[in-house]
Amino acid sequence: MSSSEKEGGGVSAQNRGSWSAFLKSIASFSGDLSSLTAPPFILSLTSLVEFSSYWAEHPSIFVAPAKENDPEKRALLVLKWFLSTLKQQYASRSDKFGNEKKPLNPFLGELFLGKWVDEAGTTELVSEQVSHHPPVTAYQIANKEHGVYLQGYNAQKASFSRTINVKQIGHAVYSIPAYGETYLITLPNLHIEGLIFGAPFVELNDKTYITSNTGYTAKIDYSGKGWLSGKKNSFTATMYRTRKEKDVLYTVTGQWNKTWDIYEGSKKSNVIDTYDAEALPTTPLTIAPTEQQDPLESRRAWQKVAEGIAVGDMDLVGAEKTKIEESQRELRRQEKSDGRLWERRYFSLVENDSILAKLAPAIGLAPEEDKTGGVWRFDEKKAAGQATKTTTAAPPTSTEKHSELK
Ligand code: HC3
Repeated sequence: MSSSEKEGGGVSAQNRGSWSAFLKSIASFSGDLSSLTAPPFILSLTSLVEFSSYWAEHPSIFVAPAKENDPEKRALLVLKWFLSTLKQQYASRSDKFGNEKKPLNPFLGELFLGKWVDEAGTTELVSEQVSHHPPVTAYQIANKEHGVYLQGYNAQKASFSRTINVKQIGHAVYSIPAYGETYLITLPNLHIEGLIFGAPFVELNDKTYITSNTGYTAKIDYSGKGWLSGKKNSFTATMYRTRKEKDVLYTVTGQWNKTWDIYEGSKKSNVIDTYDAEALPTTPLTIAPTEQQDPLESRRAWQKVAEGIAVGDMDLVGAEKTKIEESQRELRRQEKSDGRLWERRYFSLVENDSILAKLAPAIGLAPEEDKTGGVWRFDEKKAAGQATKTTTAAPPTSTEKHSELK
């Protein structure tokens, strides 16, 4: 990759041909993003299974609701945490590399495990690819000291109309068991901007909701720059008592990658808090050194592919990807002949999920189970089995020995 590409200055002369061929190829694209073939210079070294970590890069904001006694203020703090994750989720990669690259497609069973250790204590991440066709990633993030849990799963469906449009399927569930509190969170649809200039980045569309069993709902409306007016990455969120949308308790508005203000009610005069997304440093995730990772852990499994991409050796990339694909095919063949399915390590499918049954109707969420292979939930029993395996197999690695994600 040329230095101008690294800095987001568009496609270099050398890559212009492959970029325009890519633009032509996507005009008729729809379906799984995993089947999108992008030119080598826009390939990321990171697998999509890692993206679950964007939910908790500010652990203190993630756990803050647990310290608040008032349910209304707690709901506002959950909204604040959700909004604080948007910059990490949707802008951190283009901020860092100048463009949004194509992530590696996780294989079935791929894992990404890590923890954040900071003033919020220890916050643990488990992310697992629970389905390959369609691609679905499930995750749980837990801070046991503060009693805060997030779990969810997501898939994406893409279509092309002027640009790549991505519909997110799935949802997240934030819970604080001490208060018996659960929040159902929907995921924003997005599209890719800047394709024509060879510097793709994400813009969010439409609206999402956060609704709680304590009777509060937040609606977040996303809008972008547009042709004539507006600022990039803009949003307005309102929080109200569920089904009482007109009686706004709080309004939050601004740019999710920059600054935003929280107001009491709907009047812009009553600012009660301001958030600066650029000012607050993230806590780095610690993960085990590659050689100590399980063979299914993402960084270990993709190590050689990532090395090939980093040096532009596409023969190595192709050969190493084929090895992963072949071993996956062999596993599927064995499972078929034994009449069994791949056993997910941390998640299980559930029927008649009580969270969705209770909370989804208030925000009109249709779970689209056919597009995610069902409803995936963190399975405590399975996870406990995994923990026993790691403690008996190897001594726990200390944080100092861990390498950082960033
Ligand atoms: C669309 C996307 C892959 C999916 C990414 C998701 C939706 C994954 C779940 C995370 O929680 C949030 C998230 C953030 C960004 C989304 C990615 C942005 C771009 C990527 C496409 C597959 C890449 C398109 C390729 C190219 C070359 C046009 O950038």
